[in-house]
Amino acid sequence: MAYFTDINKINFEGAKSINPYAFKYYNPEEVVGGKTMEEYLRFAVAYWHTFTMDGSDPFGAGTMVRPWDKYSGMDLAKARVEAAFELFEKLGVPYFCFHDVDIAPEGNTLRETNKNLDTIVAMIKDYMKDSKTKLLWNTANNFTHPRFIHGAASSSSADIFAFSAAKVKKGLEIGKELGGENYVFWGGREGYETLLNTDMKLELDNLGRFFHMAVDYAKEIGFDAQFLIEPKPKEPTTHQYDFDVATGYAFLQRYDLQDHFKFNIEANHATLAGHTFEHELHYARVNGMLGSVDANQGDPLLGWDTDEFPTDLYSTTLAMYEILKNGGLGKGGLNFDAKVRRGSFEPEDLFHAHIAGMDSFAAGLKVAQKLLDDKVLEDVVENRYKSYTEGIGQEIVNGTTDFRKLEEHVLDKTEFKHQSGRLEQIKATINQYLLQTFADQ
Ligand code: XLS
Ligand code: CA
Ligand code: CA
Repeated sequence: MAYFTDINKINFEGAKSINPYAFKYYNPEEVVGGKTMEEYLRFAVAYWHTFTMDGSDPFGAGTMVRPWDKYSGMDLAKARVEAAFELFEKLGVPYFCFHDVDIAPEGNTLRETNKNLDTIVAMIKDYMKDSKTKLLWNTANNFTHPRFIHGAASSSSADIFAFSAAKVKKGLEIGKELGGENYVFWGGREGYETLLNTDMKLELDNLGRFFHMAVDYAKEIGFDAQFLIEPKPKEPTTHQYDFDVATGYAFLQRYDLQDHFKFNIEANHATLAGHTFEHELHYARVNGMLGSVDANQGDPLLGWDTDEFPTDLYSTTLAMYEILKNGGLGKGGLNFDAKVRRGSFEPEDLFHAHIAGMDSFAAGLKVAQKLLDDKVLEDVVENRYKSYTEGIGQEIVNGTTDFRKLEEHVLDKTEFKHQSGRLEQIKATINQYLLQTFADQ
């Protein structure tokens, strides 16, 4: 059955097109920096925001009108699969992502839930045979159900630790079955509210144990997906254990997990942590830990996780700059962990939103590649640190100096040369690249 009957395949028509159902900048076949846009961007649709969420917020009921709403239970789950593959096909997205609970309803026991999952996974597998859309990642929702009231792998209840492990075990099996390229761990309720009742050391140790068991099980069943930790500083808990990339990286090293994980970096989580999106990407990149991206944006006027579709070209450009410097995302991709606004309740808004996001990242990719080709920022940085390429600076970098020699170097020095950071000029140049890249198209 078809659900988006008024919408045809979305094609690339170029920047002058006034067709709202066409890509203006995303041309999957266009080669940028040696790869096609499709290969670089590796877009994914997030099943939860697009097919299961109803637009409700803490103050009001759902607003979304969805053609599959008339169904319930397993029929609803099946209708969503049909709608999903229709949307994937029409948008031409190469990937999708889901949580276990997004694709199938939970039963009274885990055994029942797993049975529901088996039915839907078999159906998805069937659809994937005739589709070019692949699984970027799946994950376990270990945060929505009341059983996760005190956390999942960091719960104060050992039974809930076990339940969480069993859900991830099933998730790994599903990932293998569907050829998932990554597996994500977002620690929704892995954190705490107050130290007054919390054994932080035990909770962290348990998280470490949990991840090791996941690594072992994936190995045992021959599932070779890249494991990804998704940092987030707050929401729902006050103190999330995976606050940001730096905190997550320290955790991975402390528990000797750094060789088995990379990071899935979400723009809105970066800004909630008081960082820019590009800061998080950069921190992961320079440590060899950039795995995948949840491509969205927050509202700078609101202090919570609004998961908006990305439309800020400045941000997509600087993000793509990091991704290009990383040599691409490898097995990762750009997953639109983003939801249409509550007021954008019509089914066609799902298309407008994805077109906007895909075009914004495609434009960002092109501008970022130009910045790289012309070595705009690379020259700035190289020039700024050139004191480390000669004399005492070179000795510092080579490790051939010490505190005594450094003291000797400055003890009688009266003049220190500085150069301007030139920030305003750099930003003006970026604006020029943003405006000029598409000037003749
Ligand atoms: C929530 C997270 C979540 C993860 C997957 O804020 O972004 O959706 O991406 O569990
Ligand atoms: Ca996310
Ligand atoms: Ca989010």
